[in-house]
Amino acid sequence: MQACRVVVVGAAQLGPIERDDSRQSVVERLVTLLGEGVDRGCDLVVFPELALTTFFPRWFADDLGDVDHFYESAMPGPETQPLFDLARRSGVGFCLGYAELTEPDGNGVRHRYNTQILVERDGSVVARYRKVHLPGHAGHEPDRPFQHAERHYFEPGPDEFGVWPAFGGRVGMMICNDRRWPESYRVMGLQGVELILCGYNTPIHYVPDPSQDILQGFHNALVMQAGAYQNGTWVVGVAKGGVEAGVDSLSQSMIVAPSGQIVAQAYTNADELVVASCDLDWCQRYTGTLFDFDRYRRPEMYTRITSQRGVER
Ligand code: CDT
Repeated sequence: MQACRVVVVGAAQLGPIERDDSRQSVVERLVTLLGEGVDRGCDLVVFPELALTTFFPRWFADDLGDVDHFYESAMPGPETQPLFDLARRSGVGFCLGYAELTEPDGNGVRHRYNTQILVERDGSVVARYRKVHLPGHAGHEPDRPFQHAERHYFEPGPDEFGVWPAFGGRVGMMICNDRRWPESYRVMGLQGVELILCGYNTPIHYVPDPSQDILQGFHNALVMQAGAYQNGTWVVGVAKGGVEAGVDSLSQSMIVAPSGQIVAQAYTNADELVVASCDLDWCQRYTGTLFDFDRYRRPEMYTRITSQRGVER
């Protein structure tokens, strides 16, 4: 008989990080949360999107070269090394979102991505994911109360959603806006994902349509609960929330079971570790029954999904 595959996961929600907060002070907060994860028996601690800095796409810098200090050009680097050291010493893994500035490619170009890595309990990087769905805008929109210029600061991730063997199961990653798109979950579902890790920074005020502001918490839960249930997978959503540089962002980090039920949720807008025991074998109750893809899916009926981008009327 297969051993029970329970992964104890900590969703390490962060409160605000201000523009001038040093990398060292932020990493100290992460180390504190990772240490709490160790004390509470976690196998894996999940940090938010862009967990090392303020959410800098809310400002517009014409020259990207002026904002290199928001990006990591090495991972681990000298400032993030303590996280890796604690992981290795304590046997706890982590997932970390950050802004990545690559080494020059063959054409001498350095690329900028909104990136998340998965680090195993021995401190080794087992996977890297670069955000596929970049929301917001590319040009400066001075009439907005704040910018959401992710399409200026980052290139879209060049790789398909992946799933990796890790933590005794099959682990996938996505970042913030990816969680609103059913395709993100399904591409991982088709690779047998059992645990999806997702960091987010979600401003409560949605500038293009403020009627959605009051629904931010509802939509956050809606998409992650639906994605978990429809693909029979655990989903861990982790916020950087609270009022950061005057912009209020959603907290409500949560751990969702393959049933679609929220089994743990943050109750503050600050640094907070939310822990749940995730039984990866529970996925099979859904992927082996109602959502037995091999038995019930009709991919020949879904060809528009990959052949067409926008709406055709
Ligand atoms: N960081 C991120 O992807 N945030 C988006 C905000 C969308 S509004 C431009 C989100 O989907 O939560």
